[in-house]
Amino acid sequence: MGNNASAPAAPKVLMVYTSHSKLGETEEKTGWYLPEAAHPYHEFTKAGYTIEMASPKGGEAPLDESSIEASKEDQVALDFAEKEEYNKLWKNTKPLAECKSADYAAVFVVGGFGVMWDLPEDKDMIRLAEEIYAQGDVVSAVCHGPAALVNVKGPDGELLAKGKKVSAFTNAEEDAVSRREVVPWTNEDKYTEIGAEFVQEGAFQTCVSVSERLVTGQNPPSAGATAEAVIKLVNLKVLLTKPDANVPTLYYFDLAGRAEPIRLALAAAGVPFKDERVNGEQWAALKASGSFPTLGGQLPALKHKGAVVGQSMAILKYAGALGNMAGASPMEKLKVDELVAGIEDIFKAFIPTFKMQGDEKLAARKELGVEGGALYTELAKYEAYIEANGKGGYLVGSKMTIADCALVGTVGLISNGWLDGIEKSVCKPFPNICAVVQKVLGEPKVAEYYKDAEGDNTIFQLETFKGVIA
Ligand SMILES: N[C@@H](CCC(=O)N[C@@H](CS)C(=O)NCC(=O)O)C(=O)O
Repeated sequence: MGNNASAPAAPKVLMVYTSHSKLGETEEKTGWYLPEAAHPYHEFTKAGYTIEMASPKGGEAPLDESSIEASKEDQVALDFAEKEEYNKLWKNTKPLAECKSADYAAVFVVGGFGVMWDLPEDKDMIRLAEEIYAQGDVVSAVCHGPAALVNVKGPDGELLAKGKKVSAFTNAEEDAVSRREVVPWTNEDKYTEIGAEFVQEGAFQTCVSVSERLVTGQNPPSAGATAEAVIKLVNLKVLLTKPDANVPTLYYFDLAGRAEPIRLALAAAGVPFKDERVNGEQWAALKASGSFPTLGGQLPALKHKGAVVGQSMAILKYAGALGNMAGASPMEKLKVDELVAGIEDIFKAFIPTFKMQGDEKLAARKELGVEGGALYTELAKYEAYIEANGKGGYLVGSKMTIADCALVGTVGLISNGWLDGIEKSVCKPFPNICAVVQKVLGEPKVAEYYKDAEGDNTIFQLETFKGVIA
């Protein structure tokens, strides 16, 4: 799929190291901490990214010798220290002053005690982090690396970390290695003081915080996971901004929700599409980045031919046009659109229950599905419509249309158990609806599409669904 000739350049990450090698007032040496560069480097290159390495002074970034000793069981780290293909990179870092923010999709600050004495006050470090964040890209750091970001401001002029979640080497971890009195200040104290939400796990447990496009990790074991979180955000941004690949890309959460009828229609029509499922953090970051310009600013959204368009029903109709499933004549199209629009009334029946909690919610949902309840009433309308019109086994005409997809996708959503409190048997009183569902699920392309569906309630599972209507 797609055309490699127009593929955009791989995202570039700027890995920043300390240039400082003296451990405070002690006679000990320090520098950057081996696995905190080795593992992120490994993750970024595995993801196909290119890397540039920089430090305040340029040239060789001082490696904390003790971190080699501490990594003797860690081959990725040892290779990064010993093999020339890697160590030539950190022995020849570029001076930060020569780096241009526009070149990078992310900046990642490697930890190590040395960071505490140079990067927090480094003007170029601050400039690059501020510009990279402001251009909609990712700012990240691990362990003592986040110290480099304490003076960085967001586009609103406030400190970037204020009000955001941050993880970094904790006070308990400083104590565990007897460094609390050696460092000029601790990350936990400073971030708490500037109004960040300092998020931590127990000492030396993995912990990563993603807060909009600020990604921070607690300690050496968190280094790889921090890079993975950066990659997720960068990939999403790349997907949104890369030139049209001529394949419709559907963005939605990892749920059936308002997207399942669209997925079903594209799958049934055999139209290739990309099914991008975003999580809550990614969606917050996308919204904040301003790179998601739909009318309603919500999901689902479809990107195709350079445009990003929202509203599930509109996207479903577009899928119908692409897949020749919108109705065969103007009158059929009108009927199809009427049935598609009616789905909103099914949503209206259960959406108020999202605001409810506990028993109140369960009772309200149960009520929806019994005779006279709002959901029952809306389903009964489709039941009667099929009784009067659905002679071909489908809602309109003799061929599957997006009206069938809208109904089947929505029936799947309300009866697959995701909406706790709504009985899985909610559609059983409606044999005509069940027959349409059976017919649609029997379509070879639909059966193929759902055959490997996995995940408990998160996606529309064929077997579960068949059980529901059986
Ligand atoms: N009328 C819109 C409603 C879309 C909508 O409610 N989207 C929800 C998820 S189903 C959403 O994006 N929520 C997150 C947000 O508003 O930021 C449609 O049919 O697409």
